[in-house]
Amino acid sequence: KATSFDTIKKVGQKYYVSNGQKAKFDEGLKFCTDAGGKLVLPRNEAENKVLAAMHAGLGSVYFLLGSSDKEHEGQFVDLNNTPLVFSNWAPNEPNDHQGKEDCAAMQSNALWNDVPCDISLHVVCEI
Ligand code: GN1
Ligand code: CA
Ligand code: CA
Repeated sequence: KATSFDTIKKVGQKYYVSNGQKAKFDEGLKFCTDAGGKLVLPRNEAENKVLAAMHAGLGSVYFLLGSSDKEHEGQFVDLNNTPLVFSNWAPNEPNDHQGKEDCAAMQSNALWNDVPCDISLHVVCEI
């Protein structure tokens, strides 16, 4: 199945792509995998900046990031279950607000926050 993307940014050897769609974490994972990529996760400051810049075009507040602490509360890992090396958490985040925030998201100011995994946020895939 072919998926078309209307927002594409090149970052190093990768592309960050989006079609402006929103989804819950598990749906976002599947969407990106089905499209032949994976849910985005910036690995350094440069990638983080490029991803944040995609907010302008989408006009959104949050992007899903490919990281969660579902397995071990407080330990955010990537999609291969490897603890994060780079992160860009906002002050006082991640805070597991109300004991139900296990998914990472990026705010429009490029800072990260943990949010409930069942809210729908914009999806960006890296391909
Ligand atoms: C937000 O909306 P509120 O204040 O209950 C945020 C949390 C943050 C918190 C910081 C869904 O919670 O993740 O930790 O602000 N929730 C959402 O004060 O964005
Ligand atoms: Ca958590
Ligand atoms: Ca939070």
